[in-house]
Order: sequence, then C-alpha cells, then structure tokens
Amino acid sequence: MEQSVVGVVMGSESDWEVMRAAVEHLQALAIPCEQRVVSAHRTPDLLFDYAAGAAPRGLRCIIAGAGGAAHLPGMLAAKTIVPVLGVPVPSRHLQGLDSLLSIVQMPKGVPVATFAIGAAGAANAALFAAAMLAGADAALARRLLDFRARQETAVMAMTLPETG
Ligand code: RP5
Repeated sequence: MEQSVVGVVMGSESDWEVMRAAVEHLQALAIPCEQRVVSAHRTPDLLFDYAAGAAPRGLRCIIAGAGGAAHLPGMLAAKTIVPVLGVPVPSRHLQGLDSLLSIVQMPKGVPVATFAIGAAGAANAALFAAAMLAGADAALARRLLDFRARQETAVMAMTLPETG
C-alpha cells in the first residue's frame, strides 16, 4: 500500500459520519491517506505517539476532527510541526459551536487551521490539503483543477422551477 501523506484522525468512531467526507475527498483525488480514532483525553499516549510519528512516516498534514473541545487538534499541533487542519464536529448539546470556538481560538504560537462545522468543513479540509500538496505535485494539481471544473459544470447545469 502507498505511504499515506495525509492522516485523518478523530476523537471517536461517532465522528466518522462527519469525517468520512474528508477521506472520501482525499480518495477521490488519489491522495494516499489513513484514518483512525485517536482520543486526546481517552488515549493521550496514542496521541503523543501519533504526533511523534507523523513527520517520520511521511505525513504532510493531519486533518483532526473533534467534538466539544480543541484538545485533539490542539495537542497534535503542539507535538508536531506537520500542519494540523481542525474540523469542528457537531456536538450533542451545542451543535458544534463549542468545537468551532475552541479550535479556532487556539492561543498564539501553535496554530490549527480551522474549518466549518461538520461535513462541509471535513470536505474543505481535504480540498485545502490537496491545494497545499498540489504545489509540489503537478499531477495532483491537474486532478484538483478537474474537480473544480466538474463542480463548475454541475452548478452551470442547475435549473430552478418556474413560478408564477
Ligand atoms: C470527542 O467527544 C469526540 O471527538 C466526539 O465528537 C465526542 C463524543 O464522543 P463519544 O462519546 O461519541 O465517543 O472526544
């Protein structure tokens, strides 16, 4: 199997329905990726191991989805200089506003790029990762431009119902 260049991690298997959008977009662009559950508060040692191994294993960025708190993307970013893209996962009581504000409000010095709440954010994190990687990968740049072109074609074909 090809070496992953993007790692997609999430705090729980309950995050998968949101985070699968990131994996699906990476796979559609033929970007080698991996996905796994890494919980900051329930498996802290695994988090440290994952962060320590990220650069040596060839990961170029990490997409981290978290519900309720920023500790997964935040602590990953604290333990590696591999860029971390944070996806706020909708939470049961505050619908992901808690996730968004905690991730986007990382204190100065250790950045986490923060995306929209939910599947749109997960998809955009993957597309952002693709754009970062495309600078050094002409074939990926072409695939990303093709994706944009197909998206444009689909919107141009949209019609609305007649009214009145
Ligand atoms: C966070 O707690 C996870 O990212 C998840 O969004 C949330 C709830 O986890 P579960 O109780 O569903 O395992 O760590």
